[in-house]
Amino acid sequence: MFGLRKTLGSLFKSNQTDEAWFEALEESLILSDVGLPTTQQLIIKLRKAAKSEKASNPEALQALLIDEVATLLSPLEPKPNPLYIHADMNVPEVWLIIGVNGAGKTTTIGKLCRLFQSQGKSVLLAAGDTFRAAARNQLQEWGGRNQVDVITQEGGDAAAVAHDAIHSAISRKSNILIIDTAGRLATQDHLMEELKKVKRVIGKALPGAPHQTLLILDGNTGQNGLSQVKAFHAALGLTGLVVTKLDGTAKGGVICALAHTFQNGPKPAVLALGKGEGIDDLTPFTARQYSNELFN
Ligand SMILES: Nc1nc2c(ncn2[C@@H]2O[C@H](COP(=O)(O)OP(=O)(O)O)[C@@H](O)[C@H]2O)c(=O)[nH]1
Ligand SMILES: [Mg+2]
Repeated sequence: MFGLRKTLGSLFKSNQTDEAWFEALEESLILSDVGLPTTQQLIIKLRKAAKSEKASNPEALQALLIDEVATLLSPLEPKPNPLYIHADMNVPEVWLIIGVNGAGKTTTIGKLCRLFQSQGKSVLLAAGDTFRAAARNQLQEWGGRNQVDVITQEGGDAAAVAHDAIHSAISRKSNILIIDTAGRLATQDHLMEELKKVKRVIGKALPGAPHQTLLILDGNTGQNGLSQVKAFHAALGLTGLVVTKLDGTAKGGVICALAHTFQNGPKPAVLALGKGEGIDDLTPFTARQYSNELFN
């Protein structure tokens, strides 16, 4: 699945682990978006573990590396995962979906909608991407596939749509409201201000909301993804991430870099991984499984 696997496959099949082997490992981790500081820390730990466990064959080191990365990623794993636990079903749970253009926001909303419905929850969608008519239509298509209603407005702004949608969700007694937004870069100040306003309006319409502020991150954006998460988190206080497009050429290491960057202090959890364009192509994130997939 991941690009990393191809490079590492031969490393873990070689018959010795000398200095050149460690260097080759270091290089493939860096090439897989794990990032330099994270890679160096992993390599140091791996060398230590190899020494203390007296492990030298590639399979033993592979197992140690999988353990190490699982430990590194573990703080990003939500326990429990809010995809499956919904605290209070008497008021709508509001999920605000944000991120750059083309990251997979609208697609992920379609997948989330399906997942929540499969848990017997009633879902309402809100077309907060008011910049393009095509964006509204795209969300309506996902609504149609899931047979759920989509709250839209002609010419309204995102805050107005969100406000309207919350009142609809309350009066319909919907369990979950998912609000789509237009893509933006964290460097576009006025657009970030708009998102802050959307968040404020949501909180006024329903105290405690949004319950989730999710950044959708394209798994192919590499080290740039790291800056995206930092900037969106600083501006909006993310509760979680969904990392998409991990079915393609993504190298997948960016999640390791995230874990390293956020090792101290509050951090968004990785709720799920997008692994395709289809409605069911969403997998909950667990550290151990992800580490296994990276190195197996
Ligand atoms: N391969 C793959 N494609 C995805 C995934 N998620 C979204 N896409 C595709 O990425 C493109 C942009 O997705 P979209 O949801 O419109 O992004 P948005 O601009 O953030 O709303 C579309 O062609 C989607 O089908 C994924 O997990 N894997
Ligand atoms: Mg969209």
